[in-house]
Amino acid sequence: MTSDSPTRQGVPVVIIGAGPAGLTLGNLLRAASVDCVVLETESRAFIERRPRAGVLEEWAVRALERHGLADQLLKRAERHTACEFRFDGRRYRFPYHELTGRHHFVYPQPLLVTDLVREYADVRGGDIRFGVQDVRLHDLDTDRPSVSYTGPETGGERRVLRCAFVAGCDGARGVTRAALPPGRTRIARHDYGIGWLALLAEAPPSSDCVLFGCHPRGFAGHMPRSPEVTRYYLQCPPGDDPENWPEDRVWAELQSRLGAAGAPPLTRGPLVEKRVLDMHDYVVEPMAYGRLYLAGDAAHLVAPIAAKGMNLALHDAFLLADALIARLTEGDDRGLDGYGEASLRRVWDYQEFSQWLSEVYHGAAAGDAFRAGTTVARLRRLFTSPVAAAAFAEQYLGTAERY
Ligand code: RFL
Repeated sequence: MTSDSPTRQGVPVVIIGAGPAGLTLGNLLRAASVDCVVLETESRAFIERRPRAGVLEEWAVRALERHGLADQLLKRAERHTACEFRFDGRRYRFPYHELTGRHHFVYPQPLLVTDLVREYADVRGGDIRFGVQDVRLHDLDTDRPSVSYTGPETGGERRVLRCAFVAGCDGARGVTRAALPPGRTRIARHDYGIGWLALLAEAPPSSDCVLFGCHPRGFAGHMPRSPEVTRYYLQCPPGDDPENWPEDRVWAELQSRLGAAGAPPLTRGPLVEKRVLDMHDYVVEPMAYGRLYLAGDAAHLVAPIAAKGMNLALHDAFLLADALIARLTEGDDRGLDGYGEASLRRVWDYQEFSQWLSEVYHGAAAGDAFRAGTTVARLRRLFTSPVAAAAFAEQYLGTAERY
């Protein structure tokens, strides 16, 4: 066989990308006896170790649980009940569990991905192909689309998968978003003009909760990930070189921005990840073209300001799975027709909250006395107005009843 006569196989759904969105979708389709193939550019070992998110909202965990996907998570995740703001040299604890009865689950993304791959491939017998290359989408505006790729198991030949639907779950740097024709799609973008130095320290957390340091020198964040690992963030100029941040400078800056009366010093440890994120958001509308449906970061990126991205990826996977199952098993198109709109209500709400929170984090360091003043007013309001506190808790925890 030559590359001009590719192997052709058929399957109802091809899922591109094995992140939280693609793997959750794959698991839900398998559970409903809808066949699918997941294509992933990286190796299994790589995706099971790639460090990223850690905070999961309770509704997302309950939804995973309902689908039998949260056994390990429920055993191993930590429950967080509060966060703490530090500003003006003082500590302000925000006890959201006391206010709402709800909490956050802290479970590192690589552990969730490991659980989802195991369940999909090893337990439910799902087809997943790692290390694929040069993924291309074809005939999306017909009822016989296909996806082609090369990879370790194709012997250099281009393999074609015919399908009924393509799910674009390949994250912010994938190929599926580029398959949307420019004239039919709007990509709304927002650039914060701010960088974050994202750090992973092999050090136990320095507090039992997430800490936000809102400091005139810039924002600093402390996010416990496990008893041995802590994520830290430091605001820096966008495009800054991580090499400008040797360990001593990192720890001195973290200590100064997170320092507060009565707070114990930070527990130091080796930094195993150090990269600069340029903080930006985007939203693709509509999230579909022909037989292609985007989900997760492929469709909308939300800067990690409010720890929302993985939660939105899971939300899309639940919506898209229901919609595809209804279409493929009952011929019911309503879920697919309303998919983008249903997803984007939550997406835009989380984007707005992230912008609001960004000003709280970064306003004090804007070099503008007026913004510094309004930032402190926002912070004080959280600790003096029960109504403001309730609104913040609802958005921080993603607990609004309806979107
Ligand atoms: P992912 O996880 O990026 O997965 C996409 C997968 O697609 C693969 N891929 C391809 N596969 C086939 N063909 C191609 N052409 C492909 N191109 C790419 C990739 O290898 C990958 O395996 O997207 P998904 O599933 O949409 O999930 C999104 C989340 O990963 C993301 O939103 C979160 O990590 C964001 N985020 C956080 N979200 C939270 O909800 N809570 C948090 O605490 C949180 N912290 C964070 C974060 C993101 C961070 N970074 C790195 C930007 C902290 C950080 C530092």
